[in-house]
Amino acid sequence: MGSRQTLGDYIERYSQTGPWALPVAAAIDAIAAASIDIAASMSDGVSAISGSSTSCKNADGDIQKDLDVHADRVIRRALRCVPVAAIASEEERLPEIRDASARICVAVDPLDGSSNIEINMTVGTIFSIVPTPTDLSAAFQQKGTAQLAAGFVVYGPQTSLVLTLGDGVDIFTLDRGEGCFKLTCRGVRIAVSAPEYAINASNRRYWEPPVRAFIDGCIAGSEGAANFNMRWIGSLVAEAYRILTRGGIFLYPADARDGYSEGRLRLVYEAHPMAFIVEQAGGAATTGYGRILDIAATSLHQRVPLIMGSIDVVQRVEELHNNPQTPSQLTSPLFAHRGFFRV
Ligand code: AFP
Repeated sequence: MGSRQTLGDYIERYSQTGPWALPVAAAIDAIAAASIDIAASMSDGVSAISGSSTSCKNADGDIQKDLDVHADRVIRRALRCVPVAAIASEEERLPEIRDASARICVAVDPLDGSSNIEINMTVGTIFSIVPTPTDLSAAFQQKGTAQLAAGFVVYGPQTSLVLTLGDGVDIFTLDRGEGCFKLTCRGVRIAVSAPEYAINASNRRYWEPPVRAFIDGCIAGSEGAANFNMRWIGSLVAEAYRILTRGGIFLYPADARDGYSEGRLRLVYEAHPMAFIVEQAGGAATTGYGRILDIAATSLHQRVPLIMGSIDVVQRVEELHNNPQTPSQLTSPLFAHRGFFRV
């Protein structure tokens, strides 16, 4: 990747642009360095921590993989040399308070998709950087629009870092030979519509009617002008990277299972950063009823329904949520021709 701009040069330039820019740049640099360490831990498939589980559970009751705990520790250690007021993580019940006078706070999902590790599938690290509020205890109760930066690292065939600083989305790919990330895609734009959806279809009987109507329409061929394709990887970062690359829609909606009334994904360190990135790339991110970035958390690990991707497709799903159709209307010829592709 020879002469490409490095992430280090990129954030060095950004760091001169304002009072928060310096600590934001330092945090991104630290997380990027941590991700190179995490990628190495994972690719060393024979190591003791590759796929094994601890006997512990995280704040949400998920069994912690050794790599979950390892990734969390590596990121916290990397952030030690960065002025951060507080760190929140999926792996710890409460935020870790550091330098209360620091300008930024960081929320991370150290290893998203970790149930995929033992099947050698893509996983990732997700992060969100917010300004430190006057009341530090409310650091992670801000709206998603407060974010200063957000990103995720995909540990796949390539290790790639997706980043927004609030002015578009850029992608960096790890140059293993040089041990640094290099800019490989500037100004990512999500296609306004694309016939590909991602949802865990095994939960159909638990979905609310609007979601069932949309997915059934995709399967029946009555949604949109093109035949839909389906993907489900079970790893949010991989689904997000695909949507950035070729459009489509991802849905983890609320459903009727115990504990899933607000879906599965967490607002602060999964949905907020993903929504920021998707919107900055020209897409949309909603609960079905409202914009993800307009929501402020009331508890650190709260869940939220997440529907994100190509703006025309997401708006179609919102239309179904906000203008519920009766079962007969859903199957009427009129409705069947109301696709969302611009023809
Ligand atoms: P894990 O981190 O427990 O593997 O969960 C991954 C995840 O939060 C998200 O990355 C996936 O999109 C989603 O869960 C998959 O959930 P299901 O296993 O219910 O399909």
